[in-house]
Amino acid sequence: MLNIKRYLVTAALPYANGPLHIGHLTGAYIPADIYVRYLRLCGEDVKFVCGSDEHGAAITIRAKQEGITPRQIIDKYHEINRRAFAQIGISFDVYHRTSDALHHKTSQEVFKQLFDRGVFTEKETEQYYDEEFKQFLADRYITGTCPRCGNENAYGDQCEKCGSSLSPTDLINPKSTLSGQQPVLKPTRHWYLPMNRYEAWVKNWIEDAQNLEPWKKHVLGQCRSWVEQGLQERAMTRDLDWGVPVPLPGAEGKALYVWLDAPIGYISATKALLPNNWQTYWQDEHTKLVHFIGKDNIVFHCIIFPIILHALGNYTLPVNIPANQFMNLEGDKMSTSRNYAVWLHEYLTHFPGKEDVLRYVLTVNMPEQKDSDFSWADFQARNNNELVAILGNLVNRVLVLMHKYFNGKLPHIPPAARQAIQPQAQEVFTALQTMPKQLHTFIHNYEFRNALNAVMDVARAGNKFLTDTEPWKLYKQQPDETAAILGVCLELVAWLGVYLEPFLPFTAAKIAGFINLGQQDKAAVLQGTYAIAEGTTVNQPELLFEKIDDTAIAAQVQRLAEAKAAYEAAKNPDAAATDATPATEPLETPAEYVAVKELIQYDDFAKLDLRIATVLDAQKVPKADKLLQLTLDLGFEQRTVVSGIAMHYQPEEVVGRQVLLLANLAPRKLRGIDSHGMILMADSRGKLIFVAPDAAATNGSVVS
Ligand code: B3M
Ligand code: ZN
Repeated sequence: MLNIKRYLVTAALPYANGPLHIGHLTGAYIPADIYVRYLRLCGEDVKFVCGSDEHGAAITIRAKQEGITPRQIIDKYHEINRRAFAQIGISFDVYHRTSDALHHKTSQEVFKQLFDRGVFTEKETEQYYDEEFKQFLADRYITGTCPRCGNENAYGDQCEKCGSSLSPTDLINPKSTLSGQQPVLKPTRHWYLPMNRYEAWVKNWIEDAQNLEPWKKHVLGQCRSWVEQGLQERAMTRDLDWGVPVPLPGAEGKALYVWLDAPIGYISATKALLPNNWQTYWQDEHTKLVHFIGKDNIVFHCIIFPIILHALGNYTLPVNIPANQFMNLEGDKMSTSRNYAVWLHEYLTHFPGKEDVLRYVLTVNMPEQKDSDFSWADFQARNNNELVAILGNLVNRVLVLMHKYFNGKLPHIPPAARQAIQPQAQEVFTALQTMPKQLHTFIHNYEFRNALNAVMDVARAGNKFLTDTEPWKLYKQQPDETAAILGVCLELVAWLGVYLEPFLPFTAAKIAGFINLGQQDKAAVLQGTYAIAEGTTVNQPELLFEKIDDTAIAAQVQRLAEAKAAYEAAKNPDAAATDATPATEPLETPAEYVAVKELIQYDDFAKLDLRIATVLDAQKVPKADKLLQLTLDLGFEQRTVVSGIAMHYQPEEVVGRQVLLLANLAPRKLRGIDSHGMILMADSRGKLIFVAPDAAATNGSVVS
């Protein structure tokens, strides 16, 4: 692979079973986006593909938890994630989904091709079966005690406590997550990928790949250790009714294993993007394929998928798989099941307009070689001390001085004035000359932290130059030198407007706009030939970044503490109430009051998901006296709720109010309208009155 003509870049397909958090972003999506944006900047032919992973137990289990169908789950989270990615500026060329017919067809074709080539072995084995639910129990449908560490909640495919990879029959005291019962063993037939047969090939391929481009140490280390342990055959099908049906006669009720179909999703996404030209990106030796993933996906991308591509025969293999390690949060592991994370959609509502601040912090702390940590204090410090104080301050000072002294238009600079400032300007020019080469090397080594720092060093050089030359002291006596200094600064700002684009695309666009940098100017910057022209006008600056104060940070820290406490309380409901006298009978209620219902346990209450929402729109429901159709803003989404309050409130009295919403009530159709939840009202002797927060609360706030 000496002659690269094009790039195909993939980022792991996130499961559409929940929202994205910053660990996902810094793990795969931000690095992939920086890489792709940089390649585009250099004029390379590059396609960036991704999409939702919509199959597997991750989806069906979540659907069961929420009491809705898998289809509803994937539709909901596909949309939430697609939108959140777009808002944070992840510039996919296509964001596809594995429930799409094109993907089903593509992955069935791949399966069929492998089958026809005799790649699979077919075997009948005994697998666990839930007699009550009449279902085989794949992977996460089965829990039990880990034989290695004794964790009682290990899954059928993995123990999350000790990290061991397991099969369901390894578990001690296996239990079905569907019925809670002990499952029975029953024979079933499946198709296996005999990875052992490909062991020698994989081993050579991995070692040879290092000559093209060395892989990260931890990636290579994991791969070698897998191969050394000896590769086992692995079932490529499951007994499941959710997934891509196995395209063989007599295989009813069987679906492709999600880790077979998901990576094929990269191919289907490319087909969706380039229906007539996708082969060029998958079947041409001059394409450089790079997979960006988190470290938990290494074996699938470095061993299993390459074996499949190799077995297909005419496919391009990845050149690199620059997996990242994990990011912790305030020193603790991020966890979706414990709700301990910074959720992207929440960040976007709490910090509107600060997309680049998050991109910046997730880049400078990226877990490239080892696990890293995100803390809100660091987030604040990076924003205030780096983005505001270094980058924002530089751009702002230059533009303000341009307006103050020259009405925003760069005057003629006599050669003598240029000469006079040359010694001090030299450092700036050197920084501008060396940065692009460094940047290129860092990006192609997947060292994105260093890459961003190299660009920030240009801003640092600019600040130093201003501090050294002090044009504000010079202007009265030496207006020509002042103009020459600002000219140098404007050139530097132009470079920032171009080279920051892969990292901080929103900021780069603003900077380019401030100084009216056109396409030709950008091209000149990239060629290293840009020189600011006399007469160039610059616009009034707006602040690129603003300080983030302690209150905003404290609120986020508090949210995390609450999430932890809520998880602990739900896990151990009795602990919180140990000194309360356990009451068994509800108290007597006087006759004019509605009797208090029978006692429930905290667990029952914890099932209710109560949220604050704002009414965006209210309409009378035709031919229904009592009903209003409301559109609610929950911060992370908008939804429709039909509420029986039309006799008590007019639509216009309701719009703009904050209300309390039971957000996880199963949807109901009322007069043909799907209602997603219920607004809680006080029934005050027959008059319905809203229950609202005491002060404006963020939409989507949890009430508990
Ligand atoms: N959805 C697993 C994950 O989200 C999986 C990645 C698929 S990449 C082809 O970790
Ligand atoms: Zn274990």
